[in-house]
Amino acid sequence: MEFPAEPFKIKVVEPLHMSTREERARLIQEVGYNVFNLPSESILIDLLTDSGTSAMSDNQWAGISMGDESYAGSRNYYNFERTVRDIFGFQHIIPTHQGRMAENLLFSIVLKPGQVIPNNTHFDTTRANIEHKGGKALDLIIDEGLDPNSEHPFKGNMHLERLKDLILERGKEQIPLVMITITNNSAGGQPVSMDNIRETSQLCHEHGIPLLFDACRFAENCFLIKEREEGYSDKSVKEIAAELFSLGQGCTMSAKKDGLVNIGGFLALDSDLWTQQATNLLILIEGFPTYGGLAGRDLEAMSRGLQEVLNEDYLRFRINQIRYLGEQLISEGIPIVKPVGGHAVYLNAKEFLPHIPQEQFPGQALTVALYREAGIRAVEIGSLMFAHEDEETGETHYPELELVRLAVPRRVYTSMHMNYVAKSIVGVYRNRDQIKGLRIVEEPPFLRHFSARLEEVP
Ligand code: P61
Repeated sequence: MEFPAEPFKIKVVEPLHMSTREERARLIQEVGYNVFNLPSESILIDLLTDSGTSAMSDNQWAGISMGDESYAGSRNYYNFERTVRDIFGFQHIIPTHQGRMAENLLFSIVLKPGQVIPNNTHFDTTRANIEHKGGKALDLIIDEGLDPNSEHPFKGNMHLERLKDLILERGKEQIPLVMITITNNSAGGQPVSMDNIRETSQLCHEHGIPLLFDACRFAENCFLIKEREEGYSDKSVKEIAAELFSLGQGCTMSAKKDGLVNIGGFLALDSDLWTQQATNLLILIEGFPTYGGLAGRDLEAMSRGLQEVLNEDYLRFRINQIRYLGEQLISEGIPIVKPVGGHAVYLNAKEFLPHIPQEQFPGQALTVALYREAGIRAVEIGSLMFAHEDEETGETHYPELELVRLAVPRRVYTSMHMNYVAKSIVGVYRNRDQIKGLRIVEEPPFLRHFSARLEEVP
């Protein structure tokens, strides 16, 4: 196993707050067994998300002090535009304050009620934005992508036959665009191969349907292509990204991931018409086109972050740090999604806690145990997030996978922190039969995982 040494020195530190098991046990009960309700200061290692949690570099902080806060035509916008064009290659770049606003703009202009948007797997904000406009969000991932034990190197790939069938059945009129999410966050942070993207692109092209990317974690996906796909080991990640984006007509981006910033995003498009429509809407709900809901300084940090994320020493460390954590768990027999993906390790809660049935939220129960025993905050990606009632039969549909995601913030934690996380999980695993299931006592009408309150089933 490669021991990943951090390719950076630490110049500013943020103290972590220590707590006792008793304090955490009391607190988690008080907040209804939902880690979203915990104050961050009660957490030792926060692996809730890799989104907006990156440490910025000295170069980015220097950029922050170069903010041009002019209402229109800020120099930081032009720097940002130049960077995005250089890496992504699309014609028009519309800044937004984060990824879901790019999704909202896109689907507001392209989608009519009843239309379908296929994706390898939609992220929840993408799905919610599509459904909010009356569209249908379809997940067409390959079968291996749903098997936590499959070692397929590109488990994020699109299922081409199913996509083809869908296009033949619904036609271009019912499918305004096809999306590919790189890497595929909702199904384990797994990469998509260039080959699969090229074939998807050809299929879309034959039928006159645009292909767009959800590019949040594009650099991690491109690094994994370099590592795993034949013919790419000698190419730079930047060259791989250029090839990948040349196969589509635009992207949505949450720069809170591979933009290495705490806030920011964009919509990039080749289409003049879509850009004009999206820009009109942007002005109404987000801001003027040269700032798009951000300060000039944020655009500068994003421009610099997007350049830094392509540094291959950084990417090698990043991918190996996640793998290092994953491999420690595998060597202890802990069930995780394999192979380890780009930004997170996903525990397989169904296998971790076989004594807890799905209706008692094994993923959430494991999330609670990790916090209580070790002060680690993870996130459930299972029944609490996705189980839903069938509108016609009233029956509850449970998701296939019951996962707990340990998402690692970029440049924030050291490999020693990863050792602590691995050791703590092994400890929880040894005492797993003491972990209790949960039931909901209060839930909101949608996106319930954020605010539901639960209690332990005795
Ligand atoms: C995350 F529980 N991801 O993974 P925004 N596409 C993709 C994402 O991963 C993504 C967005 C679009 C988050 C944050 C998060 O219910 C949740 O900049 C592939 O957050 O708007 C975000 O980008 C949206 C976690 C968001 C959640 C919503 O942790």
